[in-house]
Amino acid sequence: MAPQGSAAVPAQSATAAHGTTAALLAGYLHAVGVRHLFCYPGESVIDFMEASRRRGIELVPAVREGTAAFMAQAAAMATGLPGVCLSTLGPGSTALLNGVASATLDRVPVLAVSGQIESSREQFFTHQVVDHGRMFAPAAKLALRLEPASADTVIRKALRTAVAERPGAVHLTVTADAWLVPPGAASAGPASAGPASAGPASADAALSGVSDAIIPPPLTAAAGSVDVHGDGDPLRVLRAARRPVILAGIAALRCAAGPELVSLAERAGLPVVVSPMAKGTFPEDHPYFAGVLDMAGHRVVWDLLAGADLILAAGFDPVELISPWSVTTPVLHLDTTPNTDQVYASAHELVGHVGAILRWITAQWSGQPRWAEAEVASHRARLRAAWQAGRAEGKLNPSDVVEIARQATPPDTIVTTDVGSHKIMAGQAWQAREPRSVLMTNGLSAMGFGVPAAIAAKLTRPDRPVLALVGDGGFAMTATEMRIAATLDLPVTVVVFTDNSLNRIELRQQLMGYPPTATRMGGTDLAALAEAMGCDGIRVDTPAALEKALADFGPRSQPSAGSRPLVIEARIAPAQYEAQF
Ligand SMILES: Cc1ncc(C[n+]2csc(CCOP(=O)(O)OP(=O)(O)O)c2C)c(N)n1
Ligand SMILES: [Mg+2]
Repeated sequence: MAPQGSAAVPAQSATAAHGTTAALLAGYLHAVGVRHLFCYPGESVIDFMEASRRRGIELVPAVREGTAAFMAQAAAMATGLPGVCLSTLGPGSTALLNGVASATLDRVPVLAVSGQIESSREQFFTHQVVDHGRMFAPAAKLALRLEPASADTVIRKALRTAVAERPGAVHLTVTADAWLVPPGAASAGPASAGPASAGPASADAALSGVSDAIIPPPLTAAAGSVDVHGDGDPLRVLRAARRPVILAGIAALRCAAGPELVSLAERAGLPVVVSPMAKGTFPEDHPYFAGVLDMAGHRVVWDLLAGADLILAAGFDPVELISPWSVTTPVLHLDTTPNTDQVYASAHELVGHVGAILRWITAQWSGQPRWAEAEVASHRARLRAAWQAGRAEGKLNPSDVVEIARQATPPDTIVTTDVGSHKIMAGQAWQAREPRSVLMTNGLSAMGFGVPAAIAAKLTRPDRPVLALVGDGGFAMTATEMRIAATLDLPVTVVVFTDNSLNRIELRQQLMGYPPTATRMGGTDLAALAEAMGCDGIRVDTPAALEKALADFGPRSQPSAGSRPLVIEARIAPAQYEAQF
C-alpha cells in the first residue's frame, strides 16, 4: 500500500486560511511534528481522516483500535513527540480504552480521538453510543469534548495536558457533525450551511484549510528550575552517605538526563540501577551500571538497594514497581513531580528537571568516590549468575535468545518487548546503550504491545533496525498486525518466545500448587502463519539455528520497496524462567 497523504499534499504553513474543526486539529498535530495517525476507520471520523490526509499526516490502519493506541504510544516513546490514535464511536472507542490506559500508566503523551454520534442524537440515541466522558475518565489524564466553539483552546489544552508531567493520554470526543464546522462557530452544522459558517463554501475546500493562528504550547518535559521541599540542607544525607545508590526512572528518560547521570555516577562513584522503561537512559555497558529493577535476577538488585545507606531516586516512578517497596533504606526524592505517591518516605524533595537537579548535585559534590568500579562489576557478575540460573544446557534458553539477538543486531537497534516471562528476561539481559531504544510497557503491562510497538517504531524511526521480542501468548493477540507490516514494506523482525504457555501465569499456578489451568496453548505453525500474511517465517530450536536466522538482520532491516518482515518461531526451553520466581 502506498503511504497515504504525505506525497500528494503540498506543505502548508501553520498560518493558512480558515478551515474546519477537522482541519484545525490536523493542523495542530502537524505543527507539533506528528506525521502518523494510527487509526481504525468508522463513519464518525471520516472527515477528520480526510483532513489529516490532506495535511500530510500518514494514516496507518491498525487491525484493531487497541493496537492503534499501542502504536501511538510506541511512536511517542520512540520519538519523544505526542502519539495520536483515532477510533470511531462505541465499539471503536471501547476497544481503544486499553491503549489509553496503557499510555496513561506508562506516562506517555498520547492524544486519543474518538468520533461520536451527531450532537442532535447524542442525548437520547442508544445504538453504538457509550458515554465517553465517563468511560475514559479513570483511564485518561483528561477526557474532553472537542466542540467547534472552543476547538482552538481545547486542542491546546489536550496537547499541553498530555505532555505535562507526568504525561499520559488525553481523550477527545468529537461528534460526527462537528468536524466540518469552522472552529469558533457557536453550533454544529456543516461549514457550507448555517449562519455560523464563516469558512469555505464546500467541505472539500474547508478540509484543506487550517486555522490562521496555530500556537502550539511548549511540549518539553519540564522546566530547568529546581524546587526544594523540606527543612534544612537537602544534600546533608547524601554527604553523610557512604554507600549511596542511584535508582533512575522514566522521568530521567523524559528529561534526557543520561549525561547528568553519567557525570554524577563517575564523579561520586555511584552504582546506577534503572527502571525497565528507563532502559538506555544510563548506558548498560558503563562500569557503574548496576542492573534493571524488578526484571530477571531481581533479588540481587533489591539486595543492592537494601544494603545501600541512601537511594537517590532520580525520576523513579513507582508505577514501575512489580514487587512491593520493601527496603528501609533512606531515600532522597529527585523528580519532576513531588513525592505524592509516598511509596517511600523522603524528608527532602528536589523537584524540577531531573537533569538540572543532577547537575546541581554533581556541582556540590566534593567527597571521595563511594564505590569502586570493581565492586559494581562483582555485583553485575552476581546479577548475571542469577538470571542465568536454571539454564538447560544444550537447549535454547530464554537468555540465549536475548543475548544472541543482541549480538546479531547493530548497537542502534530499537527493541520492543511484550509482557510475560520473556519480558522479565529481556528487560535484564538485553544490553541497552541509548535512551528510547527499548520500548516496553511496565505501567499497565498489557500483553499485545510488542508487535504494534515494533511497527510504529519502524514507521517513525525508519533509519533504525527494529526487533520485537514477544511471547507466544502476546503474539497470538496481535499476530495479524504483521499483515500491516508487510503491506507497508516494513522490515521488522519478530522473535516469538514459543513455550506453548502463558508462562508467567502458569508458573504462578505452579508456585501455588495448582495444575496449569487455561495457561497451556496448542502450538501454531508460526512460519506458515507469517508466510500467509506476506512475511517470511522461520522456526528455530537451537542457538545455532537462531544465530543463522538472524545472520542478515542488519541488511534485512534496511527499508526498501518489497521489504518483508520476518517472524522467528523460537522454540525455547522455559526452565530458566522457574528460577526467577
Ligand atoms: C492483556 C493482558 N491480559 C492478561 C495479562 C496477564 N498476563 C501477564 S503475563 C501473561 C502470560 C503471557 O504469556 P506469553 O505472551 O506467552 O509470554 P510468556 O510469559 O510465556 O513469556 C499474562 C496472561 C496481561 N498482562 N495483559
Ligand atoms: Mg508463552
